[in-house]
Amino acid sequence: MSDVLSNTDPIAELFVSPESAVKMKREAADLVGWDLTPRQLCDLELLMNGGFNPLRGFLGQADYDGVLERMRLASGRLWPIPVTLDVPAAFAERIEIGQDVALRDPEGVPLAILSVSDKWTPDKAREAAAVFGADDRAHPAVSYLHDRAGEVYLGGPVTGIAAPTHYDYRARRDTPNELRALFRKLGWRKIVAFQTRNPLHRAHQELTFRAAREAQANLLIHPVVGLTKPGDIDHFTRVRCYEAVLDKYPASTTHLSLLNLAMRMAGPREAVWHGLIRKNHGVTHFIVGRDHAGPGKNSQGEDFYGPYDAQDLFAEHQAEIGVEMVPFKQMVYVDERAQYFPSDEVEKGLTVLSISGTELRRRLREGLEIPDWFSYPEVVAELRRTSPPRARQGFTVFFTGLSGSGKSTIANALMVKLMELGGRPVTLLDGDVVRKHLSSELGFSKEHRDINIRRIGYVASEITKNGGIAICAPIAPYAATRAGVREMVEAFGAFVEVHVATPLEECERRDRKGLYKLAREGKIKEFTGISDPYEEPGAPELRVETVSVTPDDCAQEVMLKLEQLGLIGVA
Ligand code: PPS
Repeated sequence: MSDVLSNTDPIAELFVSPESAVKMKREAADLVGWDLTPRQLCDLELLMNGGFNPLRGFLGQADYDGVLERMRLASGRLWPIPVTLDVPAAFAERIEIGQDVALRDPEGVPLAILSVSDKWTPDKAREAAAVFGADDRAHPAVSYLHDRAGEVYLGGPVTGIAAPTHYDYRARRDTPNELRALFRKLGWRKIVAFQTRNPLHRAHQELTFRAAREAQANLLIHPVVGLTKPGDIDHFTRVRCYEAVLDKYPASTTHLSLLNLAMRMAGPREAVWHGLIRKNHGVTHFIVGRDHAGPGKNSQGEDFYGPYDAQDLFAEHQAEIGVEMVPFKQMVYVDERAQYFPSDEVEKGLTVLSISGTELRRRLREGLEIPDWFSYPEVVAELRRTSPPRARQGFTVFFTGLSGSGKSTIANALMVKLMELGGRPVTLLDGDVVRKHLSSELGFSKEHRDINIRRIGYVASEITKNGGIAICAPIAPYAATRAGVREMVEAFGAFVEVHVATPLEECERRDRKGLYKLAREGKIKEFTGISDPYEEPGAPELRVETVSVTPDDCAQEVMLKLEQLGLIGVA
């Protein structure tokens, strides 16, 4: 069924003419508006610019069912991934079939109009099983589907007003038609595309160039800069790395273009999707590797997909996709030859060297050597800039404990010790101080305490992100709220929870501020430990005991913990 276009003809976009766009933009102000999520924004861009051809909008229910059950649209065309517009039930209630909805970017600028033809509540467990192979939240897209996506899907054709604005790497972003035009202009008739969400090292350069040479084709390095797997290296760093590697290919053989795709990590189905998207971008060949777009391990600790499932599914459909698969060869470095070879071509008895992704991250974290045979010095330098060793990254020390347990005293001592060490700015977010400067309007209800702690968490995460040390010392009585702060901070650096485990009787005996007495007399309501709960941390990084240990010694215990975690010391 290759009624697919040739590789050089222009592809259909969903944009209206510039004159109509001006008019529609004005009219959009009177429509119900939907602010697109980051994923929907990526999807809309590729819908509008033809990257998702033959889709003409967000899937309706018949197409959705076909995609789930048969990997096909209702028309019979191959399409493996549901591209749906999920919204909360409360928003969906305001929408009638036939209504137009303005789809807006995060600043509220209308980018497109959706003419709603379908509205339904999907069975998410069914979608997860059909598309991702298992309804298991260890899969990032399944967790997204259940925990972040809205309950209701809106489907229908999309009319494009404007492409989303990008301020970064504009010259490196090409629409399908821009790439097609470029290939036409350069006279490139065969093009091998390489999809990636990771930095490229020498082995990748070798394998991509070898793939292009074998296919007698030019090469398109086509990395994803939309949404990739959570925890991946940010695209700013990656693009700087790609630019460094680009210089290693012979002149005029290779083009680098950034693809604003929101990946789903759907393994085999994703590989087919990637092929269709690349076909739309004018390529003729596509490299599919071992465990292509793999999501990692499931909740049983096993791989979601077999290592060659993606290659098998792609091979089965490649005529229909209209792109020839180039199976990815595992490249290894042979020490005696000082060269890379496909692993199946290495003579017996030779020394094969390799560094896994995990080992690379360890070496970066610990500031250890990364050899030249593995990567290019420019790439390593970029990675080191973004991932300095732990002893130079930001982190947060989060003290929690009852009022009067000694949190502030220990936190102050710790701050001074860290300042004595130098190298990173230190900020103390003490409970009382925060309540004075950030949370002066809040009381001590559960709701208010949670708001207070989340504010502290946000500030600490920003400090951590920017390479500083945040020391927090609130009571933070609720475990779930502390877990939320941990998650916020761990996106950027280490979170070290320290439970100041002074027993209630001791805090009350000390009663440094006289508050326990007032609480016992009922003059202070909702007092932690007396008339309000304190949930002890189950597994803090450190628990300190203050009855027989001085605050100075407790601070020293924290310093030793930080040293043990690699957060302080020689960088
Ligand atoms: S929380 O629960 O984390 O938001 O509390 P926090 O911001 O750390 O504020 C605790 C300080 O406020 C004083 N205070 C009270 N504490 C607990 N319960 C009640 N009802 C209360 N009312 C006032 C008290 O001085 C706490 O300071 P510390 O330094 O913990 O003793």
